[in-house]
Amino acid sequence: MPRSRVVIARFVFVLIGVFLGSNLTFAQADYRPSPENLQARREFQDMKFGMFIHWGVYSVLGDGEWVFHNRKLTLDEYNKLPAFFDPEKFDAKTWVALAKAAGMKYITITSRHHDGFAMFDSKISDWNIVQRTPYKKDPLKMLADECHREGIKLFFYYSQLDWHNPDYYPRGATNWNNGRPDHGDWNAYLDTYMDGQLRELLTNYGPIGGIWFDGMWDKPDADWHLAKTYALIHQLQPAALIIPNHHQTPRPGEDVQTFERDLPGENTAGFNTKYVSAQLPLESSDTLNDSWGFTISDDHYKSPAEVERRLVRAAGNNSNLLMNIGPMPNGEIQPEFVTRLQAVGEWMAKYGDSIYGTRGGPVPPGDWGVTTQKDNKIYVHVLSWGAPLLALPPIAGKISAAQSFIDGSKTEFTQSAAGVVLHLPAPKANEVDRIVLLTVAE
Ligand code: FHN
Repeated sequence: MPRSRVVIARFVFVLIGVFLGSNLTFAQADYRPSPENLQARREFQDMKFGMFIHWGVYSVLGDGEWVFHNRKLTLDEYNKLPAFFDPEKFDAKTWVALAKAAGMKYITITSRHHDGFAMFDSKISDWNIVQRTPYKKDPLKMLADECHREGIKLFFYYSQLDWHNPDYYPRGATNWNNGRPDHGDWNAYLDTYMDGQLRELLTNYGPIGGIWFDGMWDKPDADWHLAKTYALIHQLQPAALIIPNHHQTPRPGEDVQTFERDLPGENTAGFNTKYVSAQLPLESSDTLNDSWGFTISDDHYKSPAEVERRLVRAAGNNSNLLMNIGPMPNGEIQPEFVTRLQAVGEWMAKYGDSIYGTRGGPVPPGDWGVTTQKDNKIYVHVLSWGAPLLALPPIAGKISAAQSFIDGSKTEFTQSAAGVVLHLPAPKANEVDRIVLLTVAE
């Protein structure tokens, strides 16, 4: 081709690129979720309870997923770790069966954490489980296949922050001198590396629930090319939900607002926003002990009752609960997690109807408890109340019946313009949640 034609062809190519790029940007700034996406949001809200899994080569050291940073290891040191990661006991069936036994409806797993190590078969770089570990297999593929078989939705956690890739430059708040050069190509990191891996995750694992982003808080003022990345995700899988853990007000293109270790709006953790979206589904994440990744010395396990109360409080705040476990480097989930989750599952088998498929109820949550609602049924969850009468603010509509959710026995009540008063049954020993079911006349 003559040189002038090559130049023109390049120019046209660039123009098309600019046009497509700006179109994608526009598309997200003006984001209108597709019908599939809206349906996926409703299904997400209905699921209510999910399993969060932090699992990576860091689990070998048994000191959490931040060990690279906390011990200020060098690249050369951390690069040795994958050689010790051989999870021969990993069995996707066992993991998915445990999630189901716990009454969980979805799983969100770290496809890569801040160490940038891909726990999946990535062709974008060899810093991944297939190429760097003796295991050589892709556990996310096995998990995705099993989730599809068992009707569990699978979400991929993806860290935008990267402590390993030199192109994650300029580096952010968590920077330390680990041996990376003092230069790098930020655009290549986002557009080639990150978007390339996201394309793999959204192409090679069948329909997925969505991408759970984390780490933007490391460089809050950087241009993360979000519009482009979000458009790519929605283009590859319109129903995939974008769940960013940036702790800020949701931006265009995002589909769920998530709160780390907090109920929506409470910000007890100190880093969450108090803003709560009225449009987006909400999620609250927490840990079953005190750690995300496997931590050998952490035995601060929450009791099943604590988890059940958190779940009920989340539902009453119109939110899901994403409860984390950090499996061991051999691929097993430690028995302390298993027994607790099984107990929660038994409880959910009895009480789940007052949680799954509900939305936050008409009464604002209080110290006493919360309400959830489904159609004309209001579930009053009494989590802490020692007195026989519970006074609630006015509830719209006429309450035609009030009964104990668990045995159907009648609950005395009065309804007036001033509010609703329930005569509560006395709490039974070890009762986690006394649920009164109110039926509102239609
Ligand atoms: O730094 C991470 C942490 O390791 C963990 O993944 C949690 C999960 O929500 N998020 C980050 C902190 O915001």
